[in-house]
Amino acid sequence: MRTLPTLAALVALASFAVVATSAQTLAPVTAQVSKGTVAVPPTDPATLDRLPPLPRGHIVYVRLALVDKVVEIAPGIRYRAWTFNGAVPGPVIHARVGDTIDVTLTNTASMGHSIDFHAALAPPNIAYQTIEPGTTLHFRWVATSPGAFLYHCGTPPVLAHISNGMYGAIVIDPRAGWGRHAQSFVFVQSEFYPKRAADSDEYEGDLAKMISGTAQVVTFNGDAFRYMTKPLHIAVGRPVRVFVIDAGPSHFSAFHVVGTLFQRAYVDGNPKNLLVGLQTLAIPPGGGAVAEFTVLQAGKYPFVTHAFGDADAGALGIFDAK
Ligand SMILES: [Cu+2]
Repeated sequence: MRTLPTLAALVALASFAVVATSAQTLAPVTAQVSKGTVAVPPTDPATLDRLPPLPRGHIVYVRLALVDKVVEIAPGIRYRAWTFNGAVPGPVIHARVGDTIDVTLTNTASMGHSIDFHAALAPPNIAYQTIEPGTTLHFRWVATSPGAFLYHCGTPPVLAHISNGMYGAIVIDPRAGWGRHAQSFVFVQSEFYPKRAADSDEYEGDLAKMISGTAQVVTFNGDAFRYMTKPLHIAVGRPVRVFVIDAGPSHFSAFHVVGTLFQRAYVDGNPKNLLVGLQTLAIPPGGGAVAEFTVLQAGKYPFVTHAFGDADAGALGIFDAK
């Protein structure tokens, strides 16, 4: 009797073929470190929930400055953050499958940092190396897989570098786009472990709290309850697409929109990872998802992490549907 390959084996073979084909066509990633820094404009925190327009060409130039900056992470909590471009999270990056991502990382901060793109195929010791203050790193990589991905500083202790604000979202569109037209929003969930600095009324990261995971502040896009005070407007009957990334460093997101269901969701933002009819999306630290929903009636629809200790610590906002 002939032995037929199992479905799982066929799927595994097919997946391998896809990766192998992409990998064979990719040039090796090389990186150059040079002395000196380059000027990079700061990121406006008001842009962090929006998907920026796709660049015209197929090389996406990403300029990121490593900057020490005091930012407000909750009302009255001014936090000594380590940032990309002076914002927490760093800027939203938007590209499509097949694009080359040309990265310039310039260190104007007071210590060594790095960048790790979860969307990239690259040797970490080359592309994600730590660069010292006063130096600049350049490398390129090619986007092979669509999705909602995290980027972050990977310099040890990574727990501290992420806790202190070094992360952001990179959205890679499928070649054919996302399908139906929708209002789009980007949310990066993350948690903070502040303690009062000894020398001022500012706050800084508390490593002991980071290790134990006892976060005082949890946010969407770096500022607790920011979308409670400034709700996001959506339109009744019009699809909404959310790109949600969980930067952690340690807490999972249980992303949920009260009063609706996700008609569809893609694990890690890849349309082939389709889920339907979801109440709550499980997103691990270092993971992402795309979810789509449509509300049928005007009203106020809270969005939360359904891990309510974290919602009460600030990961709570409002969609105002009209
Ligand atoms: Cu860092």
